[in-house]
Amino acid sequence: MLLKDKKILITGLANKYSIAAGIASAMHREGAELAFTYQNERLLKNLEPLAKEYGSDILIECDVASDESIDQSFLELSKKWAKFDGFVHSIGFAPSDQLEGNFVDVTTREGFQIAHDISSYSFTALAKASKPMLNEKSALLTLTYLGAIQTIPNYNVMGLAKASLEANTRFLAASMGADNIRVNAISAGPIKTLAASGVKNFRKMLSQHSSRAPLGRTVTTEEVGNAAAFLCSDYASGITGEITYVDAGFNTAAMPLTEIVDS
Ligand code: NAD
Ligand code: 0WE
Repeated sequence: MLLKDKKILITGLANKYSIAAGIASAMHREGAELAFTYQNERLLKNLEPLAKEYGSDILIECDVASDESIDQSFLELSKKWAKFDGFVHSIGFAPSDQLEGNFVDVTTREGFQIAHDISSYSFTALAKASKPMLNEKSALLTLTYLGAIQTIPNYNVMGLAKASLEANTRFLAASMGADNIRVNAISAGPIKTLAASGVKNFRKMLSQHSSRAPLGRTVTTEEVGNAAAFLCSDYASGITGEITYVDAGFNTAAMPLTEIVDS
């Protein structure tokens, strides 16, 4: 039981395919008490039965585009939990017109601003708003992608936003270390979630991934969940400001073995 007696808030659970669902499942198995936020009323219907599975009845609306919504959600949470032990930030968004076509041609000031606001600033905003309620030895976790450090076709301005999110992880770790709060990120391999479902040629990306990755496959939300449970547990007490890859090794291999070595 990695997370016995830990209270953890999970954001970004849209449906059973969400990375946040794999994380919730692993954290529940490891004994954590969970609370959830949802972006809007429409997503509450999906969340309700899942939260029940994970033993939780704390469901709070939080649209990270609004400071008022963020403040209101922690006020509401404080009625259930005076203090808690960390949160998972599993939120990313850019307008869909930013994620298809040539980067320099499609990127706009507004698209850039929204991507960075929702995908990176929101992590700082949640840390800021929750700080008075966080116990010692709390852990904060976010989800990033390889597009932060290498180009990926069509990922475009989301790559810039993820680069910002990764720097955000390091600066939050430095800022909150004195309070014994750790801040980390998981860089997950591509997974067919709601956020990926609208992406052109996503299937091709999954098969590219499998052929280059040392493990010869993609990863599951359960595998991301297991790493998340570890990083938020006291077993990871010496780890902060770190980006942990859960990608079947894809980022470590420049060329697929099978293309070069005769069999
Ligand atoms: P998902 O669609 O299941 O989750 C994305 C979540 O972001 C949704 O729950 C949505 O409600 C939430 N969200 C968007 N705008 C919001 C706002 N204004 N306020 C509150 N919530 C908002 O998709 P996912 O793939 O599970 O994405 C979760 C995280 O994982 C994202 O940060 C994504 O960038 C990251 N990630 C995904 C993959 C992948 O291939 N699926 C790989 C690496 C990293
Ligand atoms: O971070 C992500 C998802 C990012 C995302 C996806 C969407 C689609 C729907 C952000 N905003 C939106 N906005 C929408 O309107 N991933 C890592 C998954 C992903 O998205 C891609 C990928 C991969 C991988 C987009 C283009 C290319 C590759």
